[in-house]
Amino acid sequence: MLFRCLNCRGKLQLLSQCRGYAEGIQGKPKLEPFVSINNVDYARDNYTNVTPKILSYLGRNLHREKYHPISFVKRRIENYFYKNFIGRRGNPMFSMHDNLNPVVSVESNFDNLLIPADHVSRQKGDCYYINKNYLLRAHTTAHQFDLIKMGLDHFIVTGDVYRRDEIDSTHFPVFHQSDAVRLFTREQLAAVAGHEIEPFELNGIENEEKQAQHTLEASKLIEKELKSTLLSLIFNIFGGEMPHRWVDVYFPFTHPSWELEIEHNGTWMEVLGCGVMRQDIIKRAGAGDRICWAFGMGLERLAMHLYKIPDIRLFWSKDSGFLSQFNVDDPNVNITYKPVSVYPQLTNDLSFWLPVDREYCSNDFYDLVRDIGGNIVEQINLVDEFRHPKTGKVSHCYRIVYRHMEKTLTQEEVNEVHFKLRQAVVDVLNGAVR
Ligand code: FA5
Ligand code: MG
Repeated sequence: MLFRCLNCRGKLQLLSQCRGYAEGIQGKPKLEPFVSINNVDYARDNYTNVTPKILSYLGRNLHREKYHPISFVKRRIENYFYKNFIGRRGNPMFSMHDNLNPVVSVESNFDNLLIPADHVSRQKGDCYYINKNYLLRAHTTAHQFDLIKMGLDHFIVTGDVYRRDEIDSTHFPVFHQSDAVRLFTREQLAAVAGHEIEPFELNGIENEEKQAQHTLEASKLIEKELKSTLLSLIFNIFGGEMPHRWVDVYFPFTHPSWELEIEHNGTWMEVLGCGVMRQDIIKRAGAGDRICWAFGMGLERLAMHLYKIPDIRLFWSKDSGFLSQFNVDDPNVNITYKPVSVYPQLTNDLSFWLPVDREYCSNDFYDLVRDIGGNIVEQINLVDEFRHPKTGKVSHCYRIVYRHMEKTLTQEEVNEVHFKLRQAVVDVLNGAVR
């Protein structure tokens, strides 16, 4: 992790490069006691794991850039809803929200969505916490409860989301999602069904097809309406039907729940999650007399398929070779990305003994590699794990693939990064390089 040495009052830098630390004059450097985001200071605590590298993505707002594939996909989604969901007075039914603060409370991201206290998705290893009360939103679903509580019943939220995830061509720690919510009154449900229909039942039981509070008929109708809306949206974005499949899944905030997968480069790629929203959430948000569907989709994955963009890192490129290909006013124009050229990969391995005096997970190493290597890191794989039979110490060997998106990397450039990385494993993670 990069840090600012309080003793030196220096710039953000690696521990190994801090003069005060290296000379041993000032003792161990301390971290700033606050993380400052958009002029708000958040007190650090033992949850803080957000890194300066990750914070540097805040404010890039690719989804609001005029000429960018991510904003094109966002506009295709919004236009679909503007065109196909029109109120009685000719007004658009769905309101659009793409400028909500990515810093959210733990209640918004988890508690309000009934995500249990011990759920894996809350772990420090999976999220970027600012402190124990705030984090960078891990999904745009974090805003659903508050917006329903404000009285909205048809809305779409688009924004940047942050996860400590693996590194490969379809995963990146910062990506974009569009979440939608549609609440139905009794009248709206009847209008969709074509006849009166009872949404709720007392003393019902939950099964695979419905929640306890819902009638089977209402749950099935919402499922049908949700799935047909989504398929119609996806076919509209891609300009026609395409191979797809629905997969039954579990989300704490919806039941039943599904993911939609589309065929991408010969394999199935998941593009969205959705379901019938938990009635307890809607009730707590003050709209318990409605029944509701919700979905959340990843914009990068859709854009990769749509424009044949081979690697998720390209979206962050500031290179005109990439951006100029999307310099069109109409987001519906067909564009096929032409690789500027493909530059060779360079691979280096790094093995080290894990620290014994603190918790460690591979995501800690991935963050360190991101901090130091930035976007020239294409992929990291844990290729070997070894436990010493006598000492019980564990070592990990990671294979790091480096590739620049816009130029050929030299072995010297990679060696320099790799050297800094070895140093940081010792200084920051307290690992012992083998
Ligand atoms: C969610 O985030 C749920 N909040 C979606 C949801 C909303 C379900 C409302 C029900 C109701 P999931 O973790 O599966 O679900 O992510 C949703 C989509 O985001 C994925 O299908 C994928 O398209 C995209 N996605 C997830 N992780 C990454 C990543 N690391 N990089 C790029 N895209 C990602
Ligand atoms: Mg998923």
